[in-house]
Amino acid sequence: MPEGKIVKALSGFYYVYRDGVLIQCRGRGVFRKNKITPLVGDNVIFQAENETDGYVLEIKERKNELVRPPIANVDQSILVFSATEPGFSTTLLDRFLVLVEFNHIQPLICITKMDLLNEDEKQKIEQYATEYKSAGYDVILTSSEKDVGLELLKPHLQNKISVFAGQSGVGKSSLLNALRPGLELKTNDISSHLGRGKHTTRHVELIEIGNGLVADTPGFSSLEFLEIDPEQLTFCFPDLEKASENCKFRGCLHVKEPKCGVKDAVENGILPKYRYEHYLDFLQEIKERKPRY
Ligand SMILES: Nc1nc2c(ncn2[C@@H]2O[C@H](COP(=O)(O)OP(=O)(O)O)[C@@H](O)[C@H]2O)c(=O)[nH]1
Ligand SMILES: [Mg+2]
Ligand SMILES: [Zn+2]
Repeated sequence: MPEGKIVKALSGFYYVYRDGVLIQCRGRGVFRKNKITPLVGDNVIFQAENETDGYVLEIKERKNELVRPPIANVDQSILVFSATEPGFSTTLLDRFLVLVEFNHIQPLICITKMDLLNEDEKQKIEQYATEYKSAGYDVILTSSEKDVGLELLKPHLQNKISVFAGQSGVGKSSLLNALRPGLELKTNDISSHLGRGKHTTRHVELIEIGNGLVADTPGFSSLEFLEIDPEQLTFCFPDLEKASENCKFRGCLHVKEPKCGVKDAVENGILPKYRYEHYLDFLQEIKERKPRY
């Protein structure tokens, strides 16, 4: 039986890709009985009925599984933030980074709409880029409008399943369109959609770009830290984690403990203050979270 990859799920059909061909498949009845839902990104064994239709017979073991968007085997999350409109927020970026780190998905930071900045604003964003790079992240500055940074982004897509995550309006669809001319994904250009510019991205689909597969989704539906325990938060900040090697006490949460490597690193200017402040805010949020039963 042939093996392929589900690249699209729509109205009960799974579209399985193999050797340049898309086969429209139904799930085998046994999936429903066992409450197994094939996901986009699944590697599957299928049976072709004819050249266009078939059945998914078996789902290969998953490396991971996102709930929203529902995608399996995600290698990388491309966190798309605009330099402006909406304005760049390190708070929101750090929130996304924590969630991605917690899910053990490789992040890549992409800052769009660089063409809209003046020199001062540009310098500010470049400064952030430098700081996030020294925290250990890849950062790419782009403009879909002016074709900036796209060639730098492409190699990162190769042989991976990437999920584009980010607020509505930051330019995710525009970026994909620019990366693959002819794609023509709808963008939130309100003027051309009679004001119905929102939620233009609906079903989950993987698109082939730069020798990789990419999902254009609205990203995380919830940005809450429901699963994260206070002790785990440091590990979602690789730069804090590194600095915490110098904490005197095991289990140091870097709040009021003495001889804290993280606080030292902030004082010595090794760690940006805002990263540490976001850590403290998130820690507080996690501690105040209502217990789950
Ligand atoms: N000037 C400029 N505008 C952009 C850029 N990327 C996206 N936009 C605009 O930002 C708006 C939202 O873009 P869209 O791709 O729909 O964002 P999405 O909601 O993240 O998919 C649209 O009006 C785009 O034309 C860019 O690089 N430069
Ligand atoms: Mg979009
Ligand atoms: Zn500490």
